[in-house]
Amino acid sequence: MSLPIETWAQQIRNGEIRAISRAITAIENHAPEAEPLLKILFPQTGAAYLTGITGAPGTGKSTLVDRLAAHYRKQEDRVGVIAVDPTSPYTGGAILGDRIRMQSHAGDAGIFIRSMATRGFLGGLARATAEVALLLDAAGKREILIETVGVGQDEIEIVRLADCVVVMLVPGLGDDIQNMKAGLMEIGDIFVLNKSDREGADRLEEQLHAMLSLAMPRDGWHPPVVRTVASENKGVGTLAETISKFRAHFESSGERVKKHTEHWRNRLLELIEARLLERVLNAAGGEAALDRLASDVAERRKDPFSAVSEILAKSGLKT
Ligand SMILES: Nc1nc2c(ncn2[C@@H]2O[C@H](COP(=O)(O)OP(=O)(O)OP(=O)(O)O)[C@@H](O)[C@H]2O)c(=O)[nH]1
Ligand SMILES: [Mg+2]
Repeated sequence: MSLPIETWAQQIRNGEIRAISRAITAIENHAPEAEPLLKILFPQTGAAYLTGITGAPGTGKSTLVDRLAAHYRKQEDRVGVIAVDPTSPYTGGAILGDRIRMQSHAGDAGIFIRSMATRGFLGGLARATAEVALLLDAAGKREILIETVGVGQDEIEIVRLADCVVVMLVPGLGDDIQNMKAGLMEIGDIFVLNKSDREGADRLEEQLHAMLSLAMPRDGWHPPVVRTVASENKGVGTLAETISKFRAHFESSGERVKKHTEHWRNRLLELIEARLLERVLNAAGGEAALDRLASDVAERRKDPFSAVSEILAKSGLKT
């Protein structure tokens, strides 16, 4: 049943949905075939543009992503959507929540939607999301939209993968901008004021402008505010234009290459860490040996430094 990896990779390049889904599952599970697959596909990546959409729960992220995806599809761009859903305790829940809302695209092979839950991931959610984005890139998706709730450090890390970060706000949500996560305000390249059909939109926009006027522009870019009513498809075209302006700015300032280099620097460190750890632990007798040593240290039979030296010595590394 197992397909030669080159055939699988070719199916992914052709954009075959089942092959892509299987690969995502392999990435999520940290399965041994994920790495060789991404290795083969890597030369075909680098052309996609990643847009991260983040904001408090219920701000209308999925609705907006859905509309934006439809907008890009009209221009014949192939679209990938990764919805990271932290509220679901397990994968099944995540698939339900967002799949149902985004079903308007069911049957359009040019758009691929996948939900991922945040719990139970091996090796970190940010890693998995980054790898899924790479995969969709190799599968020919030119616009990749990543939806994530802007709550914790994890989500901020995920959204930082994106070339452009869109932060969504809505009026009447405990309203004061001061309540916004400071981290979220800092990472926004574009601010979307959604549900602008609601009361309080003007006040929120004023507050937002006041706050943004205090911030230093990054490489000459002043984060603009775009008003939308996602549920009525209003402002979506303007948002797409603003994203594309940001893209042009970001590329000409050389900032994009810088950001990608920084991203890969971190990824390389993670990969080195993971491989070294695996090698060292295996040589030292695996988790069982680690447990034994941990209990030795806890019960003061050994100091932690000698324990580490012992482990490293077994893998041939001197300390
Ligand atoms: N009035 C109004 N309602 C909207 C607008 N955009 C979205 N909604 C509604 O807001 C609710 C939440 O929208 P979602 O798109 O699911 O929000 P979300 O941010 O993806 O939510 P989570 O993923 O659960 O954090 C839905 O009932 C939408 O129909 C808008 O512009 N105006
Ligand atoms: Mg959502």
